[in-house]
Amino acid sequence: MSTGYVYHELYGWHDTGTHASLAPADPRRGIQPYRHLENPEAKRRVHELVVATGLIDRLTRLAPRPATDEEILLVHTPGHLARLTEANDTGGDGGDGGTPFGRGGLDIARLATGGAIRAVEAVLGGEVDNAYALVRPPGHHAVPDSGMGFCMLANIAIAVRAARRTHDVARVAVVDVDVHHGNGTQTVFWEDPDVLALSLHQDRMFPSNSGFVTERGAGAGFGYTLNLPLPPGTGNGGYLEAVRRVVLPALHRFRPDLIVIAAGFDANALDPLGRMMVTPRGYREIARMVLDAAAGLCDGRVVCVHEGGYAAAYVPFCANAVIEVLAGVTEPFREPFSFDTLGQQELQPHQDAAIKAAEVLVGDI
Ligand code: 9RB
Ligand code: ZN
Repeated sequence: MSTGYVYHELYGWHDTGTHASLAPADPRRGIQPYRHLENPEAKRRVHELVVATGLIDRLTRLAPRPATDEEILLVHTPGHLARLTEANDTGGDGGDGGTPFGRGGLDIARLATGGAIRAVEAVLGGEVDNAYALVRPPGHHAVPDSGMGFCMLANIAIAVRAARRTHDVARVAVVDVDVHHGNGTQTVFWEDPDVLALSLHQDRMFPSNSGFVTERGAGAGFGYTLNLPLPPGTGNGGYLEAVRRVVLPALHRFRPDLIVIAAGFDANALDPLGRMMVTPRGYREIARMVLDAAAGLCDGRVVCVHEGGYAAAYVPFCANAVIEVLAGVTEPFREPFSFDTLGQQELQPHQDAAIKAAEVLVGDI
């Protein structure tokens, strides 16, 4: 078993500025400069935990390279790339007014996308069995003509399109477990029956107007977009039931050649941007279930690409648990928190109803 691992120090140099949480610092509005929620800490601490625990010694380090214009244009419009290129010398915004970046931000975004491309390439080329790309900035909200929600480039969508050009992959499943809706991935593959875009998320967290169970793709792609909006407060029980009843059956029907997990960790019990209760134990189980399914479906070809997750003290333990599963570590690292016993961690009736609404659509895949 070998597991690829992508990280680069420059991912921590992507500068989202002095926002207070999400609000641009502005003394006239009483907003004291602080730090943007999407700051380097959570992801840098994931990497440092992976190094500090020695897990790094069981991983195969993969070096990212910058994504080229040609690769970016597989998904994005020339206009979006031109606007990012123009703002690269000064810093600017990805396009929605909520995606700030500093000088050289596009260079770092290219390296994040290139990290996802490298991880996919390594798995499809047989260099490694599976891989984890710990990239920043994230990608799952970026749409073809704009960045959005901290995402400058659609890392996963670009990596999937690039892979389908260079490798013999007919079908790719993207399983998005970030607490926010994977609207960008959904938009890119809306009419594409060869890419299953499956998103589990907190109902209308962000974006506030997408991710409904009724959004199912169009044309030839109808049925190959599947959304499972979950109620706030969903914990390990609800998530594992959702994976068991929706994600796994969808994967078995779709029979992907590659599974990409949009590995966001903002459904964790401490996250400032999510209202869910998933713990490292839950993330470990989710990864275990998807990896076991992948073993039977696509020789275990799973690539995780990091997305959100903002509780800097907690995200490292969540991500570490997933990387351990990929690497086949049998004695898991003991995390210091204890949110497994929170009330209502087990499946609740209203969560069951939400799962049922998506479960009945799996048959159309
Ligand atoms: C906009 C703003 C956001 C943006 C992103 C998230 C979560 C992202 C994530 C939540 C709220 C602001 C469009 C502020 O973690 N994804 O996985 N709100 N964005 N101002 N404006 C104009
Ligand atoms: Zn998120």
